[in-house]
Amino acid sequence: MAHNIRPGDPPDTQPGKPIGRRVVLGILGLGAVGIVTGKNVQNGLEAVLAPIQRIDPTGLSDLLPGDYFRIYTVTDGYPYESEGEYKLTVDGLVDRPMTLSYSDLLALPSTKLVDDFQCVTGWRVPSVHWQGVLLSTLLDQAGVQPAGKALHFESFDGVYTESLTLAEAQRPDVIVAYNMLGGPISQEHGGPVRLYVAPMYGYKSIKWLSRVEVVDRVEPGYWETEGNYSIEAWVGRSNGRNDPAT
Ligand SMILES: Nc1nc2c(c(=O)[nH]1)N[C@H]1C(S)=C(S)[C@@H](COP(=O)(O)O)O[C@H]1N2
Ligand SMILES: [Mo]
Repeated sequence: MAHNIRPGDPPDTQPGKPIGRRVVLGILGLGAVGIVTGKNVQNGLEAVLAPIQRIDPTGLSDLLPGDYFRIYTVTDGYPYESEGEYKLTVDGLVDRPMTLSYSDLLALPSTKLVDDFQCVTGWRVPSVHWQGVLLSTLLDQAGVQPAGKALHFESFDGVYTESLTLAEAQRPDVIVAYNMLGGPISQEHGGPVRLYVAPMYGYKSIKWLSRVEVVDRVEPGYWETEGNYSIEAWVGRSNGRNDPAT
């Protein structure tokens, strides 16, 4: 099915193949070629990629320049809920369905994480600070039933969805986040509450999180159906990548 790029989509959210080297070359342009003076121009590809690899501690070589967030939305804007009106529903195959307010979340034990944020289209922000509640804490409180094997996440933008297996969701680096970059999550970054799945590409970290539903099997999320992104989104080990361990 053809994907319609919506008005809110930044140009590099177009789904499909991971960004190719030719695109990287185009983005870097002549400025980067200037960095590699002395190298054989016929070796242009390696020569231009070399400086990127040198500044990239993980050895990934297809990164877009600039370690800043691109703000993504698949609707024509950023939905808004104040901290006072925000509600998170945890339901589905659980013994105790719950609705939590923002202050309910803040009252629970909090976890801090510092990790890179990496979008599958090629940009990465190093060492982002996050704070929130372990998703596993909420799942324990709700009581996942034996038939519950996966999670289906919804956003109050009304369109974006995501998924995790139950085992992924119970990891200690998966949080329902209310702080990011040293303060409350801004509206455009998905505040007041978004998911943060540290070991996976950014598309798993659903913004404006409104519902966590326990289901009996993985239901592919928005980009997994609209953009053919991998359902398992491990950074460096999905979406056609199999990077050497670092
Ligand atoms: N609701 C919603 N969540 C979303 C997205 C989106 O478009 N809508 N984009 C995803 C993708 S592909 C990435 S890389 C990150 C981007 O987060 P940012 O907009 O805070 O930079 O959000 C993810 N979560
Ligand atoms: Mo992304």
